[in-house]
Amino acid sequence: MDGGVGLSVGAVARRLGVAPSTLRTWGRRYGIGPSRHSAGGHRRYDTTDVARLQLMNQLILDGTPPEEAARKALAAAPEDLPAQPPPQQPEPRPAWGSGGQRLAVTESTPATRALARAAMGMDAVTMQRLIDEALRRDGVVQAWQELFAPVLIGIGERHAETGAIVEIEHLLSGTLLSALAREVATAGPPITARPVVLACAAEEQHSLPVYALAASLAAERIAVRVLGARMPYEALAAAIRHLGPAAVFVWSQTPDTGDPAPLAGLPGGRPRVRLLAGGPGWADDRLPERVHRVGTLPEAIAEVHAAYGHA
Ligand code: B12
Repeated sequence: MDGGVGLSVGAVARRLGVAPSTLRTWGRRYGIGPSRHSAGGHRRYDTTDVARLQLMNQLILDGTPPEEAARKALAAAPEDLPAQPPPQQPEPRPAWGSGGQRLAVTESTPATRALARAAMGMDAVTMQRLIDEALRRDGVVQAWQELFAPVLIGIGERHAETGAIVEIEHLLSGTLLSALAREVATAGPPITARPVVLACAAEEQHSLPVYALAASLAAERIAVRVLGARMPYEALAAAIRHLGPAAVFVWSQTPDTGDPAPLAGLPGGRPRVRLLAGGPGWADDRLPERVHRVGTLPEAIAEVHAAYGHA
């Protein structure tokens, strides 16, 4: 790694087991990040950068608040940093695409390659077919985790590096959103009386994970009310008072929408409503105590089950 080109944000994220967006947030918020850029201006992490991030991640996993973990990791002497594996050649990343545009997907499988290729070619018919087949074959949770999310994350990384492919991002997210919304609309009649309310934080436009969770719950015949993108907190409070939900899920994708203070002002409900926060945007160190933080789609589903008192 040293003396070479350094690791990309995606490669470091894989090594640490965190999202690339988390690494970017840490860089912006706590000043811990790559110390160099490639010739093309992309962020590159050297051995010491990775070791500091690894220490920070370990401290967070041990319960240290992120800000303090970053401070300690930045102040640590080189000999106190975790040892790194010997230098490697940059990891080869498979790429697919057409017309000179190529997309690398972190978790490469024949299915992600096929969807990435169709997305990069703006081939809406094939995209729709692959999305529908995955939903039928694997169900929402597996299709989201193993196919849709990796391709979306690959598109996000490509966009972050080049500023391009916004048109691809819009077409793919639009196609996915309609497929997931259809899953919600066509699920059988719900078996729960109290619904789950799902919404994006105020001004948050990234609504796909909200639909992924809604479709997963609807498939289990759990009643859902999807309030979608950019939900003002007063309106969310009104919905909670109106519906008396068993759980409320709020998604923040970016730090701009991740101020958790308004969550504390949401009605507690009677019987009590379980409040779930998902997405990399939330300032974790300031989440109100009553909020249950969920890091993955299966975790969010498990928290909803807990809200209904299921084991
Ligand atoms: C699709 C997309 C859009 C679409 C959204 C359409 C829609 N209806 O949702 C559109 C085009 C609207 C959009 C707009 C913008 N976007 Co955008 N977008 C994305 C993209 C490609 C996917 C978003 C998504 O669904 N993510 C969810 C999953 C797939 O990704 P993830 O959060 O990283 O997943 C991790 C965890 O959250 C968890 N997880 C995954 N799925 C689930 C599900 C549940 C229920 C749970 C609990 C957890 C979980 O597991 C993953 C690994 O840890 C991301 C790339 C990315 N990595 O997210 C960029 C991305 C989020 N966007 C980005 C940006 C900058 C923007 C814009 C500001 C662009 C602009 N200049 O206008 C606007 C923001 C508008 C706003 N204020 O909200 C940046 C954010 C950078 C940052 N951290 O601040 C990203 C990361 C791309 C990048 N350039 O790096 N975007």
